Amino acid sequence: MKEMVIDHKDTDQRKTVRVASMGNVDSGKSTLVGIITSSDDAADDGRGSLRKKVFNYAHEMENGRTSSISYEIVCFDKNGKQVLPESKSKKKNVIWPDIVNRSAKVVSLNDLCGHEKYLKTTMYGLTGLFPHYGMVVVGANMGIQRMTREHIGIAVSLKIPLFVVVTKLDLAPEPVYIATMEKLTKILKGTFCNLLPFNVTSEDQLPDLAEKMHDRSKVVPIFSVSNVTRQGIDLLKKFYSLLEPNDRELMRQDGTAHNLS
Ligand SMILES: Nc1nc2c(ncn2[C@@H]2O[C@H](COP(=O)(O)OP(=O)(O)OP(=O)(O)O)[C@@H](O)[C@H]2O)c(=O)[nH]1
Ligand SMILES: [Mg+2]
Repeated sequence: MKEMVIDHKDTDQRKTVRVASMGNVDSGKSTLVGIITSSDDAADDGRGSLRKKVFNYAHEMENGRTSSISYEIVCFDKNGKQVLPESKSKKKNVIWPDIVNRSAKVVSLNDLCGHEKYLKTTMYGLTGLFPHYGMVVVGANMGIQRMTREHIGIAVSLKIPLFVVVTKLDLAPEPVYIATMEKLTKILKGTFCNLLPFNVTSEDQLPDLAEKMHDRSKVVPIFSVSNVTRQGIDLLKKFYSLLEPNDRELMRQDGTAHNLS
């Protein structure tokens, strides 16, 4: 039988990085996925405006709760600048080929579910979709909840390199934000996780952090943002533009659990 020849020329030039969101219900995962994949003038109204573009189903739209895995992309050119759609269409089958074809890097964001009821779906996202990185989302005003710990525990067991985004800076009084950061730091540094949390404050820290994430060092960058005022969002997007696929790619390609220590 004649061997089928597949021309990979086009896709080989483009890097794809997969990031999965995780964290407690209402922490702002879908909203963050919405803001990262939109243009730089997008902001949330605090009542769920940005998550609408991320939801798959009408019932999610109605109750505001993610119950399925949704897929969004953010693309960057070779200079790290976001590639935006030229068309005014909102349809993914129109927008995606357009931006992917003009990009050097595609970051694919899988928005997972926060509610315990949908933990199986979130587990599938963290295992079957082989994310290169996990984005743990924590509401600054709500702090670390049981499901936050649960998701961090699962991701650490699966050896998924993590970064954390603390949202809702606009809502959290200073002492509450400080208490959330202290608890987060304690959990990440604890004996189970044994990681090194790092509070990100400026752009010049990003290249080194992205490289450390790629090399599976223990460093966990922590970003603090508001999806309403956009505080910290540009810094986070810049970090996204620097992320590279890591060796979890090998697991996806041959379906085996490599010894990723
Ligand atoms: N004030 C304020 N509200 C925010 C911020 N981020 C998200 N929200 C609001 O918080 C609510 C919950 O956000 P979601 O993005 O649906 O949270 P989620 O983590 O995806 O929730 P689940 O899908 O149920 O797990 C929405 O009403 C958002 O508008 C923020 O930074 N500031
Ligand atoms: Mg959601």
